[in-house]
Amino acid sequence: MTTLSPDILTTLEGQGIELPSWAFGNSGTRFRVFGTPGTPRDPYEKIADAAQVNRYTALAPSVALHIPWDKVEDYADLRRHAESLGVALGTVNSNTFQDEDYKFGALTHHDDRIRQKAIDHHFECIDIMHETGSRDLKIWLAEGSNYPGQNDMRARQDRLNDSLRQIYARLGDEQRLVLEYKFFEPSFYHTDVPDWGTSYAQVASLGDKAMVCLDTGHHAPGTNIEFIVMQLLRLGKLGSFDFNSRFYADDDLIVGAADPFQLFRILFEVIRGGGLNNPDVAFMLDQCHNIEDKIPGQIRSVLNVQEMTARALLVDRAALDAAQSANDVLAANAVFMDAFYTDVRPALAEWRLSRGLPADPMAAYAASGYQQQIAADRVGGAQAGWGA
Ligand code: LRH
Ligand code: MN
Ligand code: MN
Repeated sequence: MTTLSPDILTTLEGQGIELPSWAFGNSGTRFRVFGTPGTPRDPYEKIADAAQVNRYTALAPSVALHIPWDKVEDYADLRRHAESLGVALGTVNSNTFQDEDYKFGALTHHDDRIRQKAIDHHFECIDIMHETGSRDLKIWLAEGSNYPGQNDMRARQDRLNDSLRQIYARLGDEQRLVLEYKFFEPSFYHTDVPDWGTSYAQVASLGDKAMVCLDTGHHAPGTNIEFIVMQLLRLGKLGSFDFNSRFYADDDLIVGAADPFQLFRILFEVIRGGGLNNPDVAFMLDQCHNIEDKIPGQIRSVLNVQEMTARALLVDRAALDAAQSANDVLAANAVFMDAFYTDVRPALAEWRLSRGLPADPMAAYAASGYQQQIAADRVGGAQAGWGA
């Protein structure tokens, strides 16, 4: 059995992956949203479910909120609820993609009234962050156009910058803004923040508290995402990850499911660039579980990240450096692949046991009866879903 060194285990112990509250609600495609028995009916129940993931893995110490999906009367109370279950409230995500007013733009809109409304929504998110104790405001914008000539792309960039400056100016000293990019959808011709370069240009003009968020599902097929990770770390502007998997577009499947090797390559660059267990780089999931149970889906996800992190930590960096310096292409590649092909699962299971955790968190959760309990308890009332 492969053993993991004390150094590697200490590094793994410091790993924390934030869960998205919306992963626990129902979701689907534009064709159908399937309900799941036991789906949370409100943000309190979403957080209770997220706490289960942490309970069996010790890998998920915080939960991200999406506003207004997670709107509550009293955020301090929600925070107490989370803390009583052993988790913290994390990133607050703004939402300017479901309001009729934002059909033609929000932070980029040419109508000052609508643009101000979108800015005010972000001010509200910052107020919430003060109550929840959150550090990061995550902004993803659905804005753009569908047809060439539809919009003045340049003017929209200028208005976006002005809007972001106003939002940035509202941040507290300990708070940050992370700007997420996505190459297309829902806009199909142009998107106002389509790539890391645009996000970088926008946040670089704001200041040190503004960073880029990299969602792994938001790139064109074949994109070398680990190169982008390397570059953003090199520039000191990688603020956070939204992890998920894609086969085709923004599929939001379980991280590491579609392409574990890509996840390994990304995590290798994170380690290489000093981004692992670095408080400046937040690890988050951004996933939806349309057909599988949501809590085990999230447990599988954080375990996938842990497993590929362990493999990436196994890369023999000295041997890799030597092979690279000697231009020994095949030896360098072999060092890399040896680590990737190492099965670390038995060693991780043994280590979990030594820390009082279940060797197999998926099995322990299945045996706990929680899934059956919530299915029985949460009948009646509307299930929370994407948009509720
Ligand atoms: C957009 C996105 C963004 C949203 C989330 C629900 O595709 O990745 O992060 O907030 O999905
Ligand atoms: Mn995302
Ligand atoms: Mn997405």
